Amino acid sequence: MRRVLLFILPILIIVSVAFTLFGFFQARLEEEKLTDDLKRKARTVAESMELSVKHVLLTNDLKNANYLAEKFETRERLQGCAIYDKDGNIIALTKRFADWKEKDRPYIKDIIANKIPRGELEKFKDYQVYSYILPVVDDEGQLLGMVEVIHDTSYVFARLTELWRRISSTLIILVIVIFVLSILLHRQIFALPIQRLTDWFKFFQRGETDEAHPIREKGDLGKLASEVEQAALSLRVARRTISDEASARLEKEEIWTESKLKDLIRAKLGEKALIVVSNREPYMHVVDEATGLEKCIRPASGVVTAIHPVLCACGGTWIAHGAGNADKKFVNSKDKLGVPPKDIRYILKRVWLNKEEEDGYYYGFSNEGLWPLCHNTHTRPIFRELDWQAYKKVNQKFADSVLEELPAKHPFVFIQDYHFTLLGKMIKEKRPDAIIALFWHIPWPTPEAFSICPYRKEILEGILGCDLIGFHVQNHCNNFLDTVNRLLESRVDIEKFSIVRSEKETFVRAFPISVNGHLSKDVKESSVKQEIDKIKKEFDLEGKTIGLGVDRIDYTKGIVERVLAIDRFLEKYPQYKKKFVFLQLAAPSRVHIKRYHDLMAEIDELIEKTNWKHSDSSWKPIIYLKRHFSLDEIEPFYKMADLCIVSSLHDGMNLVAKEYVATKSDSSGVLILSQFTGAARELTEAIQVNPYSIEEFADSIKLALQMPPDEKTRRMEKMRKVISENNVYRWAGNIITELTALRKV
Ligand code: ADQ
Repeated sequence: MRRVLLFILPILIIVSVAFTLFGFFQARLEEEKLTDDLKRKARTVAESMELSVKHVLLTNDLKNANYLAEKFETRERLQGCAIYDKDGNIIALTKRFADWKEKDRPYIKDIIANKIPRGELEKFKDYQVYSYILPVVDDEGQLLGMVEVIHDTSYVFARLTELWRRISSTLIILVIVIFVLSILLHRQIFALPIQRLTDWFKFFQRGETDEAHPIREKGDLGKLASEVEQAALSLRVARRTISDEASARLEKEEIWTESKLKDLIRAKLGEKALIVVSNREPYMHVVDEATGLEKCIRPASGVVTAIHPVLCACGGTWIAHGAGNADKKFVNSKDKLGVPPKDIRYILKRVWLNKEEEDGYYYGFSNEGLWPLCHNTHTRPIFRELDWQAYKKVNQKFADSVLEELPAKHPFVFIQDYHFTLLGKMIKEKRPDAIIALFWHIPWPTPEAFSICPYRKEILEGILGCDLIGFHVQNHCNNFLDTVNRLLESRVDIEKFSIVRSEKETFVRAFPISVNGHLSKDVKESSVKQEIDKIKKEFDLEGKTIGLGVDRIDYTKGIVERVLAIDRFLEKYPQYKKKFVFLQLAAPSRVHIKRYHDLMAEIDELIEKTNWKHSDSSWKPIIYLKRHFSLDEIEPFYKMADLCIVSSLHDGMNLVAKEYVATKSDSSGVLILSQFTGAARELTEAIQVNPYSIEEFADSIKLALQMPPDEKTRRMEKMRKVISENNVYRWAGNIITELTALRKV
């Protein structure tokens, strides 16, 4: 539209200026014509009165003089007449011009002296009038007096105003006609063909049409269309070739890498982009409270950690809640932006939620209801009807947003987590051809535990709208199948591990999530080394054994139990005092929920108490760094830690454990890992603990610190092998392979 305006505006300006100039000359001509007419009329009237006035002046007949002047009273418009004697005194005057006598008009003396008639424009009250004075002489040429005819000129201005009114309304109509015609012509000649070409390009490059381009004309537009067609064809051929090459490479490579995943995606998804939906966004724009400047951060979230490398590998679109307070500033008109900010690899589409929706759906139903329901940590789930309504509304909002993005045929949608249990069903209702997977990042509880949820039936039905449901471990798959079997009328097929309900089959599989191994890249070593030296200096860690905890502050992560275990360890083994320091990195999360708020206060107090109990002059056992850290900031902590503690009371997988192992490229360090994490099934070489058993936990810290270096290396190498083989690319690759196998055509 802006371009059309830029094109029309100069035309409109030229037309308006030309028309105004024309109007101006037209008005000037009209004004001259009317004024001449008026003057002529005044002169004619004065001359027609000359004889009568001469007679009146010769006979000094004042009565007749007044009669002559009064005759004007009945004339239309403001007209009048004055009769003067030879000295210039008024002897008769039309009544309505009574004040005319007071007017000072020096040129009357000139008329008396030269006996030459004269016409002048004069002001009278609020009017402009034209006065014409004719000297009256006797037969010898001696001045007898004068007759003056006065005419109102305001009708000249009324006529001119009317003329301008007509000129301007014609101009307005002309401008509107030119504007509308230009828009229609632009639409017909440019906009519609370009729109047709754009739609065609969109469908052609997605492989949804094989027809030739829709522009048949020859001119410039035709040439453009042909060029676009060539480009689209080349793109399609290139994609097919890449896809074939990718399939060939795929068969050769064994270890999963980013490029192997890319090959798989090209081979399996081809021209179809993957659409991922999650609550948490991978990049958040926030205003830094300290500086007041906007910055872009990666939220502390296991889901983000896992999905980001997958999207980097395959492109596509990630739809998530725009939760950052500066998020709206960085999106285009479709609420989208390319990310990562300096190396764009995929599209992030932000969905906006108002405060009520966020409270009910996110804080309320998801995190006070479903989160404690699925974690075995003895925190009571809270279900409120209002939260449930908000949860349903937000799921529908996300469903609408996903539907807007779906290509015409058989799209792939990959939903993340417990925030979107209803999304699969909602999308399927509108797009039954969509192939949908849901990955459940947290544990799935036993049927007994799940059945306390008042909305259990709707939730299970919503989830079964998906074609594939993934959990981290087999045990969660079993729990899910049991739950559906007990609570919903359906057929559970234990052989195929699937559920059939209303003739729709949903497959359930375990896909253990992992990390990308990116953290252990050697190129970063020198800068990381400098960072480590800086941290050691800042916290006086040189020569001490360093323990590390990295968590979102959540009651499921067992941070309280960890601090209690450190306290007990130092009580039992005081020889480690001043020699051991534990660094706890903790990102506050879900701070608006009371349970989390209370937990933060509890941890603050416990750490304070423990430090007070064991500290000695410059040494304290726990350094608590309560803030969000970027991935690059966490890396040196992982690298320098001799021991990492993951003590979750219940955890779907736990990526911190895997990140720690992936970062230890020198195979140093020991991992203490809760047996209640999904990661404990794979990382069997970690020292596994029951975090509820403080005594055993404290002893395991001692065991880790005393472990011979060879044993540490052996264990770490084994765990690194597990992670390099079962990395996040394998996780995504397996899910995409299963998902594409479900494609019906
Ligand atoms: P979380 O419980 O969020 O997610 P977890 O696996 O513990 O995930 O990973 C947390 C992530 O946040 C890690 O990548 C870690 O580096 C990062 N992080 C932790 N503390 C941080 C801090 N202070 N600053 C910045 N980043 C920090 C859920 C499930 C898990 C499951 C994941 C992935 O609860 O069981 O492993 O999803 O599926």
